[in-house]
Amino acid sequence: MLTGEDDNEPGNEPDAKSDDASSSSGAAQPARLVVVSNRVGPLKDEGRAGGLAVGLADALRRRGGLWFGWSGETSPEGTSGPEKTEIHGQTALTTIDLSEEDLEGFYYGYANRSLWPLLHYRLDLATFDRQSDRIYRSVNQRFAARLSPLIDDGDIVWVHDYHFFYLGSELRQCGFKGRLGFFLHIPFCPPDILTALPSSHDLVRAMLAYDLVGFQTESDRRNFVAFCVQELDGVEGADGTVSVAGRSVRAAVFPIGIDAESFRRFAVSPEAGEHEEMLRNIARDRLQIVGVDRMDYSKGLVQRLQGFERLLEDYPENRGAVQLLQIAPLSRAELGPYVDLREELEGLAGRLNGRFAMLDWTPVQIMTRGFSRRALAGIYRAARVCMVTPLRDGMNLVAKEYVAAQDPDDPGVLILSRFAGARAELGDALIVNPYAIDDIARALQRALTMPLEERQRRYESMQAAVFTGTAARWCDSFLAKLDESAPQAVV
Ligand code: GDG
Repeated sequence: MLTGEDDNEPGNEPDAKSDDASSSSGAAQPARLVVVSNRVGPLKDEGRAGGLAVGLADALRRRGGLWFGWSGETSPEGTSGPEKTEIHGQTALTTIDLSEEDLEGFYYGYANRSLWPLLHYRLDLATFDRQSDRIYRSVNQRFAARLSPLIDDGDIVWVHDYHFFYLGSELRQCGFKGRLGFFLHIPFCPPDILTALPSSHDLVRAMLAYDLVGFQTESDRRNFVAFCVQELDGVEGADGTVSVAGRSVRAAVFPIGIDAESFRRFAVSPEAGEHEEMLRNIARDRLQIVGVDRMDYSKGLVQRLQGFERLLEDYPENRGAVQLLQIAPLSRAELGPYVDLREELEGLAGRLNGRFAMLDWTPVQIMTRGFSRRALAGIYRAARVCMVTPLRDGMNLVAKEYVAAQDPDDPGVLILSRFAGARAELGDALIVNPYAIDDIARALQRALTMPLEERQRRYESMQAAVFTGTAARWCDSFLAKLDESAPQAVV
């Protein structure tokens, strides 16, 4: 359900269409931005866990436009039911439902049982079936058909993430001739892994309908180009284009960022202060280590706990002196691998606590409840160390939020996986191999004993990166590049 009614501005018509693009006033109005993503909103920066919503809400709050996607609800009519529109300032949020069959085949099935594990290099967890492949394509086609009457060729359409690989080509089939971009928030795996997907050729061919496809890192971009070249006989051109059978798409890298200024303000808000103080009081003179991740197998949570356990084994001076708080809101909790992960983590934490706890000290706390973003900022600020150790991650915004929230006079240390997209910008974190438990333990020991001067030096360079590579810049540079790209003819 969408919330945040207090953002509503009276007087706005609940009509998602804007005449910006066709305005005859002569004033140079920017083209209207139309964003498509699986979940829509909230625009307020208090939302649920999820990096995509955080990045996009920033973009739309600044620029306005239409945000189109799934309501998060199912109904018997599914995608053919009525659309719901809410107006928040300059932005219309329009959603449609899915049917139960769509939810199972499109969302749980193809998107989260096939694509999510595969694109995160987890062939061992990926399952494929033709029914969910069929429903995924059909949902993409029906979303395009519902969006089509709400847009015109003067709009810029920006489609997001692995739920909608086919949506661009379906919009072209509906006759849309305007600028059409796609951004993948998660990794794009190498061709040798992606070809395990029975429909991988169709999927990548569908991506060629976009004028611009954006990736988080250079390695994701290279994997996409390599697939086009090796599997589809494509040719890599100058300025980042790749051509397949006469169609040409530009592929470029746009690392997503956060609204760093707002996050810094959150970190010194009264709510943050309360949480910071509460955590410091509970920890007393112990050093706090924190992790904040949706409970997902891509986030390396098992290895993280094992690394913490190894710290207590190999560096016993930390027993009774440090504690790990892992905030892990549940996500996709209905799916088998997520059920298994939760059990494994809770078992691991229980054993670790049983082995090391003292009457007045519990080494690990795992919380599956979520916090407000201000509270999170306070928690980050109270933590001497933040562990961001995914096995594979498109970017990872927690790493950037932790840096933005720090007190420049006494900053904490970020431990960052070499397999997180954020590594490219945050090279002054302590970089670890998240599979190497000893490596994690050593990095923890180094972080916990790092002198203030070194903490400050590393923080300075990372905060410069986080405050430069913001969500606003990500959005502007993607849209500027898309502007340069000529609209393609109808497929
Ligand atoms: C995907 C890609 C990419 C977490 N717990 C709470 C909470 N969160 C917020 C964090 C952060 C967001 O959720 C998580 O973002 P990440 O980037 O870490 O990861 P994904 O959700 O997997 O996002 C990722 C991202 O898209 C953007 O492109 O970086 O690689 O996988 O903002 O703070 N927020 C609140 N309460 C919580 O308890 N309010």
